[in-house]
Amino acid sequence: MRFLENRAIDLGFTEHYQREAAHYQDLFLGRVIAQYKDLYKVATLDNELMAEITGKLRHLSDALSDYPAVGDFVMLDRASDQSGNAIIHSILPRKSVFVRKAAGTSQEVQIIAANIDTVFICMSLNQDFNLRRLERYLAIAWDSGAIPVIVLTKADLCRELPVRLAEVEAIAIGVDVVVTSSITEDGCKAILTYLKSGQTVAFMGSSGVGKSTLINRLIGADIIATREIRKDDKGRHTTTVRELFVIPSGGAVIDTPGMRELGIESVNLSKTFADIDELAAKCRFNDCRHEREPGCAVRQAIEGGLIDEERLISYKKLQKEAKYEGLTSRQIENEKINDMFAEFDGIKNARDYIKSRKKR
Ligand SMILES: Nc1nc2c(ncn2[C@@H]2O[C@H](COP(=O)(O)OP(=O)(O)OP(=O)(O)O)[C@@H](O)[C@H]2O)c(=O)[nH]1
Ligand SMILES: [Mg+2]
Repeated sequence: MRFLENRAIDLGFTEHYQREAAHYQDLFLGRVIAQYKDLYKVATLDNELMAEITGKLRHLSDALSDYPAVGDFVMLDRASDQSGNAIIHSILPRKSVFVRKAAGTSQEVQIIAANIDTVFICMSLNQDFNLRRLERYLAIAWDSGAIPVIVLTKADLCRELPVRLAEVEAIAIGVDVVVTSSITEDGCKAILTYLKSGQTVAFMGSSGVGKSTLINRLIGADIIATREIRKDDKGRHTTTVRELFVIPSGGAVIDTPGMRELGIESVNLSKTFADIDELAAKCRFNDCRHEREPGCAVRQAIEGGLIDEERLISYKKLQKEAKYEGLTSRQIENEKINDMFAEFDGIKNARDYIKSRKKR
């Protein structure tokens, strides 16, 4: 019984979800631990089984995000798959969800992981090191409803750790930063504090940063495939499916495939760029674009070396991306033109202005 209790807690079958599940007669609570196209591996209290969704759920599902994803709590028609795949009848409401724009679409979002408490944004201390990409991950992580933690991996390869750490801490507003190495003995200690029984942590980051290696260390066995990175420090996309694992010391983790691109989907950027927003509130003009405007507090901070110009550029780029999200190419075109003529308040005024100049 003790084992079942621990397993239930580690899988996240908290009282909240057990109460939710009690509303469904003759159905069994499960958690999606892996996804293979239309098939799902689901963990129940005392079993793991393969499952698929009902025709009705498929019929009701308009968007990708309506389908079960790794981390989802679902209601199944059976507790074992001895007599064939189980059927998923419902997905219980999600407490958090990490999404990104689905590749090749302008509208759809893809769920990377559901019901997570913490997002480990993994970045390795080699050529993969990229502060702008970190800002993008932070923006999406804050929006997911989970707590972001920055995990700098491969510390054993880095000769200027204090410099790198200072650069990351300068942009990690209100976010913990931990340093790990899967090579050294206590290299993983720092992340254990975030892995508590009943909590779920999702590992995100580019291919090759060492996500699967870290998880193998936490599990205490090489159960997940890992592969050497290329000469340019880029990964070889070894992990191809998202999978949830229970950690012997308590808690659950989700390993994810390295992300090639990370399109953002109308995220709220204010948490990630709180330092710039705070300064912008002090600008003389409240519609200051932080370019040549007099009394611009952001410009002053950049000239004073308090914030990096690159960070402002990155903020503006992400703002634009979030603004253009879901627009047709024609609409994006119009937006871009309006942006170009923003100081004239739109192209029509600009044309009138040019005409009036010509008349002089
Ligand atoms: N030097 C060093 N190498 C590491 C460390 N962690 C992982 N590696 C190596 O980095 C390579 C990639 O590791 P993976 O764990 O496969 O990386 P991943 O993030 O899971 O990559 P994808 O599955 O492709 O997304 C492997 O050869 C690991 O042995 C570390 O802390 N230090
Ligand atoms: Mg991997």
